Amino acid sequence: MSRRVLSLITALTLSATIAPAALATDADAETGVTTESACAPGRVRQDARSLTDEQKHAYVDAIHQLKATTSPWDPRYTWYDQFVRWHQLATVLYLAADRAPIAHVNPAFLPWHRHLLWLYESALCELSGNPDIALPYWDWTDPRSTAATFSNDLMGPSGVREQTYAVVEGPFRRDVWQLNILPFGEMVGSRRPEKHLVRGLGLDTASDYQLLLPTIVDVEKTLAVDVYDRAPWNGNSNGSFRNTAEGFVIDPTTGLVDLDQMAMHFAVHDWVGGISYLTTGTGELIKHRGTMNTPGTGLSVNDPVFFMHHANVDRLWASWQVAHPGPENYLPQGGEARCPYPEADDRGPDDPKPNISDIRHVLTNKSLTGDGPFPGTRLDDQMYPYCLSRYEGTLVHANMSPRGQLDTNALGFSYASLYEVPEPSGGVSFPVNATVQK
Ligand SMILES: [Cu+2]
Repeated sequence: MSRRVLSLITALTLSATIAPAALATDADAETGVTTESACAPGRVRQDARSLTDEQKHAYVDAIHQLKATTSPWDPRYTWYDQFVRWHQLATVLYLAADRAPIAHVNPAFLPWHRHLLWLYESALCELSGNPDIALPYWDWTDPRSTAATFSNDLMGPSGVREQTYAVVEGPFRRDVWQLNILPFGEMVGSRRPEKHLVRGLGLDTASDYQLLLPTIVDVEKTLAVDVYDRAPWNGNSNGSFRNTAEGFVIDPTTGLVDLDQMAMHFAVHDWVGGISYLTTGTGELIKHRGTMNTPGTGLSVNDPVFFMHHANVDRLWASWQVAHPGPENYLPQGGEARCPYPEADDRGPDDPKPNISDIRHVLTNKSLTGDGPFPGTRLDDQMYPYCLSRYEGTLVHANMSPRGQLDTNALGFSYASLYEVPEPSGGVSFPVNATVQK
């Protein structure tokens, strides 16, 4: 029985609402690319383990500022929570409504998240007044990077077993970091989560497979997949760099996705959040998942380590792009300049309330086997919710097609180092995942 589905998936207001960053976005006529981020162009995103103490403090302080400031885009949310909300909308709405995958399980997975990170980075620079902030990345293949990421001067440690894995130390401990955007109703296979961070690094007592971080071998096998994506443009895409990096494992006997395993990007979400059994007050045994491992809710963004994880996912893509540059290597090609979904979706923190009680049914029948390409995922499509007209003329609207996200230098950043793309070995081996087992 497959229990594993997608991990895909108040505020103290210290200052008045701040005007959206760089309202004038000078789009380059030729590429459509704008570099009007509040961060300095030419910035270099560094490995967590290479940051100076000063850089760590600046990064952590800026995140707290973001959490204490009202979103310039919507007064109902803090600026930090705005990012949680966008990701939640992009994840939950398609599960609830009759629409296609938006931010996950489709070719736009990588450009959609690159844009989210770019907006987040710009917000940190703007709010802190420090244009030199660049997102640090957590290279999960390197134990030194993992140690630096979960140190007390960056993201803080794992949760404490005696307190059901609440994070009680570090800059995002329970008494200073509150989760405001919570799931609609019950989470799948879990209980309604706490309003603080829950982490069980590598904790897998209730998992169907061993939770391990991807290794450099996994990374190399992923980079060896030399086609960006292919039909049916979803979780079943076999021989797709995007699908492999996202972390779906194709069962070689059926040629279809094996929902009992997760690798790469998804496995990292699972590893950070962890999963264990918890006995409730009534003596019921339930599964308890950490914040980063909250299937189908889109709420992993509540843990700030989300951004350091996704910076490394983005770095993986940037590494692949060295060998496969330019728009011709993004698939599918084509697209149309219109926003695929309407304005009215964001009706507030508690609405809509999709019924996701049988998420596996939904995934099986729609997102994983429904044939793409879906709206908002082709090279020149507009990505939701960035394309909503309320964001016109702002950074959110900038570069909102996959094409606009392809050139990191044009977007103003690069990575201190990239993974090396291995020589083609004549044939791609699947499943990619060398380390994660059932
Ligand atoms: Cu995501």
